[in-house]
Amino acid sequence: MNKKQRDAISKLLSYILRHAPESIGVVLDSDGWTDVDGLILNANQHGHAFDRQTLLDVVKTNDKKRFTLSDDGQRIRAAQGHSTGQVQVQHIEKAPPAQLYHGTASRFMASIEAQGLIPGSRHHVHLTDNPETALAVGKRYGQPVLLTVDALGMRQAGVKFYQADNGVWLVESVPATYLSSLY
Ligand code: HQG
Repeated sequence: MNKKQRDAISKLLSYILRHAPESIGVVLDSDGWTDVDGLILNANQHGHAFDRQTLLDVVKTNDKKRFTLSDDGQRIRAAQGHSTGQVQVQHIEKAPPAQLYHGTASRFMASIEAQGLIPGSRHHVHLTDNPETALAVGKRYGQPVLLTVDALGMRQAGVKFYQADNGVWLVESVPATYLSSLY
């Protein structure tokens, strides 16, 4: 299987496990997990032909570790990024580094300066400890802007931070006072 085929399955899995499990008749538990065999069966029945080995390959080689397998390998979930109401993942609360980053597009900046960062359709605002990653995320939406987040200040103000299975930092929102724009 080549990278293009793996990327297509990764996109499909993201769609199913984060946003629309009902699109192939799959049910997620409140922590986002579903049975691997059931997922494959339902995907196959909906015209997406792949087997268990292919799915394991996609999980293993995924650039952002988007999917997590349970320790026994029987269940799978998206590490973060959910919008489906079926799921409310109990992410691990953790103290973040003093500074985190968020990449966005210049066209969103007026609104972000007014409102701070809000989750949009997802359940959290996504932050990273890696400025390059943030910049790449911002580029998806247009002219990128790299924002730094005063995570230490937020923590000291009592805000809870969570870390997803794949290391992405999650927070409910970021008030504009904790943001500064690098360029
Ligand atoms: C912006 C990727 C206007 C926000 C990445 C972003 C991430 C506002 C967009 C994950 C705003 C939401 C998530 C406000 C925030 N006014 N715009 N007040 N507050 N925004 O895609 O963070 O490849 O839902 O800056 O690695 O871009 O999918 O969030 O531009 O972890 O695995 O609203 O997606 O991972 O967009 O990306 P998104 P995101 P994957």
